Amino acid sequence: MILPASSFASSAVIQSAPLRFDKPPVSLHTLLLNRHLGKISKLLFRGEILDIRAYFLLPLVASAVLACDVAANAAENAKPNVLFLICDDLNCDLGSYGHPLVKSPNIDRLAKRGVRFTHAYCQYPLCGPSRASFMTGLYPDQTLIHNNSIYVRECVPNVKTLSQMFRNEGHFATRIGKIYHYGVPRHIGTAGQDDTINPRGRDKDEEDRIFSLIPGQFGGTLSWLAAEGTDAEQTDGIAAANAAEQLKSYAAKKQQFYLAVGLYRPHTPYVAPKKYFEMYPLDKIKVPEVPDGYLETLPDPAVRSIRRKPQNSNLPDKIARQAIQAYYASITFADAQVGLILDALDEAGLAENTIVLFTSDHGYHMGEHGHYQKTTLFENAAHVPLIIAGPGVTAQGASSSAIVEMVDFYPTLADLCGLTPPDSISGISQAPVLKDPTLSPRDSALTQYATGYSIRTPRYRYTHWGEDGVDGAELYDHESDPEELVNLADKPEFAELAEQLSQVLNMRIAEANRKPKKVKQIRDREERRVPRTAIGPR
Ligand SMILES: [Ca+2]
Repeated sequence: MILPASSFASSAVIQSAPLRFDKPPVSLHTLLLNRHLGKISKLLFRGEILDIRAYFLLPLVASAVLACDVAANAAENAKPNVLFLICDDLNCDLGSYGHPLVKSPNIDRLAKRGVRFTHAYCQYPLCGPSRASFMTGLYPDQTLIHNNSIYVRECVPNVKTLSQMFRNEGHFATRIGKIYHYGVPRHIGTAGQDDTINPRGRDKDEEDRIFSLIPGQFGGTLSWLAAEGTDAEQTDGIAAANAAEQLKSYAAKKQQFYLAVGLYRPHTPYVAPKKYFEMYPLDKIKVPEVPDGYLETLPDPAVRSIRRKPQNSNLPDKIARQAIQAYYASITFADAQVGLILDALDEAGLAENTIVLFTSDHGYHMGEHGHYQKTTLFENAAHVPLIIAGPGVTAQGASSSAIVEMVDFYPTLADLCGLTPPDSISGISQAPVLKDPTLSPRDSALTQYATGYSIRTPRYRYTHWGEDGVDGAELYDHESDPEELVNLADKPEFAELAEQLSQVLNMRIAEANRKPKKVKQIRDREERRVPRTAIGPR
């Protein structure tokens, strides 16, 4: 199978390495042969093949590989497709995650034919750093991206991204909506560093109707609109229709694909057709409460993280209920768009040979700890939904409490599709868990924000702020305190446990700072290179 030259131009995976139009496309046969020879050489050099006579077998192996070329080509065509679905700013307030109010029938039906992970965590609770991290399989201290509005290639120019791996292996790669960071709503409808499908709907055209706690500001401020009109007129409705068209076209062309669809909701402004608001009567909504004197139990940097936006603090009860209603409405609207895409996958006859991964870029607070939105090191901001379905997922309908990091997406998808990810990546494949959900390849998940780092183990969360915890620590026991409201870090009876977890955290931080193999890192760049006209402040 040869990649047509036109596919390079039209697939245009964002932030891939510069495209080489001057080189002929590489045959997958050649790639396959190189891969086999590369693996054998690697084994030899690692000493895993001890007999030097193995060297002389290389030409024979090469011939055998070439002799199997036709069969291999057929196998390439049979490799699974990938449908990567991601919502923006979605926490685990979903029916399948046990939320008592939120309706998410489509995400729930995906869970029934896949594995639902109950302990999946982002590496950084902010759009840009999180997205750069999982798309490269590197920790934020490796991508060097800790803020929004930085392109991946500014910091790690030669990194091989997830979508780039699939494209190099013969998948037709397409991006619809927000995959890497996008200013929302400012940059809805605009291109990033690529030119694929940039939907724009009436939510963008009707910004003057949106209520905001700070009039005129929508992205970083609580803001919402119960919109007139249909789902199909909204940006995400258009994205879902685009995705359905793409899937139809792949099926017609028998094209192997990697399709990434990034929905903008439930990110602020919470805009959804008003029927979704009507599903959540204000009197049914529960506003989270925090105990008196709560802030005094936290280190200062943790307090700053939940008091960063004064306009979002101490909301009057009515406003809090309206904000939560609008967030839930946006989730159910986004869920309906996920449903359209899943229906299209079924109708195109592609469901059986397509891996579907559904997730969000980080968690989200809706009043927990007295905070709204993201950028904290609490469970609310770190915890993401994750469902994986499709070929290779035999534990259908199961849930797994395996600890997962978003950097694991890269090697997991590679594993499920029989591809070899680059040596640079830091993630661990979770593919075995999709067959046996009792397995747990990791012991802890690492999340960082500002000067803080946090680990989540199956039972505890331990966080420290500043170099080696100089600015304070937090310890929470999820068995007795799932809301993380009782900080045990300074209690003498937990000193030994805190010390053990501190050692694990320090080890994890050191690993997350390891230089990725063969990846150039640019540290001495200016604070922001992306022109403000191209990418805004959020
Ligand atoms: Ca986000």
